[in-house]
Amino acid sequence: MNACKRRFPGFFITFEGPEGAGKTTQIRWLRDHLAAAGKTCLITREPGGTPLAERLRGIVKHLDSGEKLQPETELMLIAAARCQHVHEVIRPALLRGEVVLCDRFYDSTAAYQGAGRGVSKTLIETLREAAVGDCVPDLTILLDLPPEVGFERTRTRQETAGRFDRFEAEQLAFHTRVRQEFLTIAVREPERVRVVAADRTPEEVSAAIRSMLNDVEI
Ligand code: T5A
Repeated sequence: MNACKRRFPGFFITFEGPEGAGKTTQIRWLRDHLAAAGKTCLITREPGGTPLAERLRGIVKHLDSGEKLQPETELMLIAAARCQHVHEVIRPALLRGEVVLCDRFYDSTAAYQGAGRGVSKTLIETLREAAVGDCVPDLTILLDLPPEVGFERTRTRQETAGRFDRFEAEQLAFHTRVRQEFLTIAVREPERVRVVAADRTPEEVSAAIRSMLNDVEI
């Protein structure tokens, strides 16, 4: 299997998928696996990854002012966070030769703001180019599972927090469109995006990821 052509000394891997797919869990395990093989890894996430981007994440996930966040406003806040994140964190790490493991990236924008909220694809693409430039993932691991299964996994956390974030609060139809868009991207870009079935134990998912990476030169 060949990942996309390498653009930097480092290697850029993004994890995508519906809520509760296990991205955070698998990123940590993959970091441990790669570190044992001598790689220097950086774990980061979106929206977020810098102090400013983390503040924007807080607004996007929980708008406590009571006003309705317009879909285009949501998109632009996420794009602003991404621009900061790419320039301050991701690009420098790739230039240093590190493996960057990012929990969500621009495919989430196509899925959530595009398919989920119905924001114009042209606007999404324009902002993607402005924020990302040449910082395109070398490989994207799409952890796929039905949204109902992901909800069940994260329910305890939501009950403990006593509230849902703005995305968790969306209906099943929204999350079904999100999942479908991820799968559509994977079909469109098979060289970059690899689908891993996430509806099985964390150990099985991890083994599938490591096996899939066997012939990728990281
Ligand atoms: N967003 C983000 C956009 O709308 N547009 C964008 O452009 C971007 C970048 C981020 C939100 O922002 C939105 C999408 C998101 O809604 P978030 O809290 O980071 O918010 O949401 P998620 O990324 O979905 O994070 P989650 O924590 O909900 O899901 P993960 O990271 O996929 O799952 P994880 O590893 O935390 O696991 C969740 C629970 O399941 C268990 C874990 O122990 C944990 O309790 N678990 C499993 N249980 C059974 N079997 C397995 N295989 C399991 N793997 C993990």
